[in-house]
Amino acid sequence: KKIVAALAALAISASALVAPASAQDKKYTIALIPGLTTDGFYITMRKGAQAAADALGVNLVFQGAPDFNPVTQVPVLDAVIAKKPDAILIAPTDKVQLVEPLRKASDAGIPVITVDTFIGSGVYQTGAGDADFPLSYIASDNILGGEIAARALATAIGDKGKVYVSNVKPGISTTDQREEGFKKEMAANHPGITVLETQFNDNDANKAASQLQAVFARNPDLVGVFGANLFSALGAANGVQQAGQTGTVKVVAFDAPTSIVDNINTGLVDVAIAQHPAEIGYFGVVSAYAHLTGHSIPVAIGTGFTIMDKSNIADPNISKYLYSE
Ligand code: T6T
Repeated sequence: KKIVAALAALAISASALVAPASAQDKKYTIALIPGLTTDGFYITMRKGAQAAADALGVNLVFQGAPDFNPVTQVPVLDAVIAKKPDAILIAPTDKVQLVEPLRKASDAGIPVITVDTFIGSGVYQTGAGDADFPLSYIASDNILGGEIAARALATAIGDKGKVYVSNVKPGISTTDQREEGFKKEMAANHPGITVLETQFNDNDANKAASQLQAVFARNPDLVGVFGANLFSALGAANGVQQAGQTGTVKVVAFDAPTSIVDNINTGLVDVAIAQHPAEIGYFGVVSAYAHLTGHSIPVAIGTGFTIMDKSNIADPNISKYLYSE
């Protein structure tokens, strides 16, 4: 009898040690909606997200639009919401236009975390404003990134002359902040530099290239350009090359597609500021999982940069931050 009782007690205590079957067996589905699907930045983010999903036994769904545009992103978001994932990670393509579409997810009980870009002010869970409902914002510090770009360009041009920002379009939190940081740093610390009017290219590298040539035609004393994201930077660099101004008009690039290596080595691009998109994706999935399993999560997570130039681009500890394709 005693043995039976002892065995029964053991069985009870052993079963108390393991989590209830339902919680343990639950396989969560987390959706990642990028700004656009055909961009090395988001392709790399997806890899980081997948690594975390594999480690945690989560099902990751990657669904996005082929261009960076709320008009094409919102239908993708609606389709994802209809499938009722356990959480949504999204890079909203507009600070304002994604607020109501994302509120639908939140109202349906689907936790929302924004990655790379934000909605509203980007400060969440404060009870202020109408766009503070996402649980967390995981991204680079884009104002700082703009300041770094300004300092790099200032150094490249000997702290004087005319430059401009090649940017995507107003309303995107990341690229707005990069331009803001760039202009703030130039105004505060580089009085010899004139920042010309920003050129918006709609994330079209060809447009960015023709804009470079048009700005150069109007300002033959142009000495530099800051490409505020991957397509703006590649386009501006192509424009410089087509204008025969390699090395004369300096280029500082945000983002680091693999093609940037050649551009750095030939002197077409002076500095590239690589973000860490895999880190953003990894911590996106980890944060969503932590929330789903009852843990509190930080309302913001800042990820890093790696500054690439001719002196370090061959170093594997640097080149590992180049984006995948
Ligand atoms: O620069 C990244 C991203 O951070 C930005 O929000 C949109 O453009 C990229 O995806 C690069 O193309």
